[in-house]
Amino acid sequence: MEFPDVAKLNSYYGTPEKIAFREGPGGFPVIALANGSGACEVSLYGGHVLSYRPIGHVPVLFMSKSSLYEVGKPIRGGIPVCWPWFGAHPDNSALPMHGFARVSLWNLAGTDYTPRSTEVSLRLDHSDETLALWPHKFRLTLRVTLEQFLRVELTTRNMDEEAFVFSEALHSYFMVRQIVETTIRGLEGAEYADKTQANGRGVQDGPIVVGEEFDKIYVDTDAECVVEDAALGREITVSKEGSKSTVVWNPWIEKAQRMADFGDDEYKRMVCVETANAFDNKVTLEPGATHSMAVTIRAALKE
Ligand code: TA6
Repeated sequence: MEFPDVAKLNSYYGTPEKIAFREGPGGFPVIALANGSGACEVSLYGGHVLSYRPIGHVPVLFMSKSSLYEVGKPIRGGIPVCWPWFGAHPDNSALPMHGFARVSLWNLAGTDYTPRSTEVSLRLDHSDETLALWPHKFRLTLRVTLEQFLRVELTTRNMDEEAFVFSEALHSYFMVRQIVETTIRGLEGAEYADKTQANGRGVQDGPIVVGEEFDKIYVDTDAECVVEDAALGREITVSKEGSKSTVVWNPWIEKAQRMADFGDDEYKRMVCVETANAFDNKVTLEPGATHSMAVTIRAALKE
């Protein structure tokens, strides 16, 4: 995998105090966005939002201190792009978990800024490599907008002659001070498939407080979620567009110990609230059509 020259990217697109390119861990080219509201960074490898920090806040997104930065491996934290399938490939478990977008090198499609907003767009097109994994022609665009919130939009265009079906997630990892003092609201009454119970179905009874391995895909919901981090005194609001599924995940103790790219005690400081279209909510896209899914993340300190 050959990375573009960050010095050249800076000469073409760099804008003082707004847009800069650097070589990140693993040599991955990273785009740093900044403005009066905060800062975020996006890796061209994976089309992966690595960090988001509003002014006056500790980081909003969790990144494992044990994350790998190796071609072919996913980055553990931030907002992985799961596409064109969520979870294991339905027919061939040898294919990459959560699809190939998060282990592909994306191209820079453009940058933009206004006094209030700084934005970057990345693009992933079908190639011989992707067609070998998934026999459909596509264009995937990721648009990351930094304002007084962080908005991440994933747009799929069907560039083929036949319709195709895909599933997807913006697999957001949120940093919390203490998971057992964190409450996730918004999914009360939503139906879910529980991956810890062989995808057994249930209905969410009340707000979520994680106290064991937690891995539920909530379906047919467009609900806004709030991660209430009582220990830190912060609320993270996760609102979405074009998404009918929300996934909530914490590996807890045993799974954390089994994950080589995740610290044994890091489960205490994170929770995933993922903006998705998965399970019952897969998307069928006709030739030439597009489908967009977006998440908007806002952090607010509680008085
Ligand atoms: O979104 C939850 C989940 O599907 C969990 O089952 C767990 O596998 C997690 O994603 C992380 O998957 P990864 O392939 O990144 O280790």
